[in-house]
Amino acid sequence: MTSDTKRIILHLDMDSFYASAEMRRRPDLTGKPVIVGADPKEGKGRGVVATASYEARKYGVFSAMPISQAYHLCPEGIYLPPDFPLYTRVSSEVMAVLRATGFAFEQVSIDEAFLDLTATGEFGEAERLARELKERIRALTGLSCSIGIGPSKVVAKIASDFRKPDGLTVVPDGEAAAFLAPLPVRKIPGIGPKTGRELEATGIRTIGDLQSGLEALLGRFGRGGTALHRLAYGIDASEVAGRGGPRSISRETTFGEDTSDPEALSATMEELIRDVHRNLKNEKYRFRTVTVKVRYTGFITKTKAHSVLHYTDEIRTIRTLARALLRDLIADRKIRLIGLRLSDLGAPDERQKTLGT
Ligand code: DCP
Ligand code: MG
Repeated sequence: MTSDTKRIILHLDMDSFYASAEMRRRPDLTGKPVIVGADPKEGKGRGVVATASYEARKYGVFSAMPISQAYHLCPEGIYLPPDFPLYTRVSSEVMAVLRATGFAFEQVSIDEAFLDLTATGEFGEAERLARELKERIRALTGLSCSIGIGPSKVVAKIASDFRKPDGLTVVPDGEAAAFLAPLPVRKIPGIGPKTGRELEATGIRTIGDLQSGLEALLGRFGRGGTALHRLAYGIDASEVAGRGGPRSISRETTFGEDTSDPEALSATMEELIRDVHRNLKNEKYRFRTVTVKVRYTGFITKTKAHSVLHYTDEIRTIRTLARALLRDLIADRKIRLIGLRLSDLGAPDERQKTLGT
């Protein structure tokens, strides 16, 4: 693609995805505060919230919050354990709708993806397609999603988050800088709480502050400051390419009590191995890298990874590597959480390539 081609990029993100998938299965939950995540055990539970329905968010419950805190905020909530096979199935249905459009497609997580709609020629046409996609996804899965359309991936992504749930936000070329200016800096993907705080310390709160603050950015972030400055204007040359699939597949479990019991560790690792393997097979992917994460008592977290030479989808390989990595990470401290990730995912096989046709 030449640099002077005006691009039209769409980003789609499902609304309160896990909770919505649960509500589709159990319509009696519709309109209720549904929280998917660890068992709250009447406020004594450990682990975190995976997601909360929009009704539950009114209580201040959000993704990644400790489940015990969620329970204090919303004791009347309906707490459900995650059902990953269900979410993977629904995700595949949604992604198949996007793939079937024939436009360049890139899945970035279980519930979000980009499409390159440059070939539609104009934003109005892209918007019509977006409405159609929302309808098709709703008809097929019963779920709502939010869509952003913009001249780059960064603008499309921020736009999909702009009006949620069931939103559609179009930011035509030329309006990106003005659209972004009033938004807080942490809306830029990649600016986490830490960088956000750092920026705030220098008086940069909104993306507009970033736009006018190149010098401060260069002083603070060196060459990275230029990239951030360009993002603030919505300039992002990265393409919708990808393999059209997730970049990694991961699961983690927090223990009910910190443990160093080899049997408990081994049994939990086996569950994680089966979970990620099932997901890998569902997605029809192969992997090259296995990463094990261990969080010890006191929240110190370590990871260790190993890559194999050839792509594989064998559970045996996952098991051998995961167990060896876990052994290496076991120290004399107790363990709070273990996680397992497959990455360097290999190209989907031929069957998947033809799914969209
Ligand atoms: N998820 C998770 N832990 C997190 C964030 C997300 O387990 N810290 C899972 C649950 C979400 C799903 O990933 O349902 C998709 O993540 P999103 O960030 O898109 O969140 P939701 O789809 O739940 O809500 P939103 O409507 O804000 O997109
Ligand atoms: Mg989502």
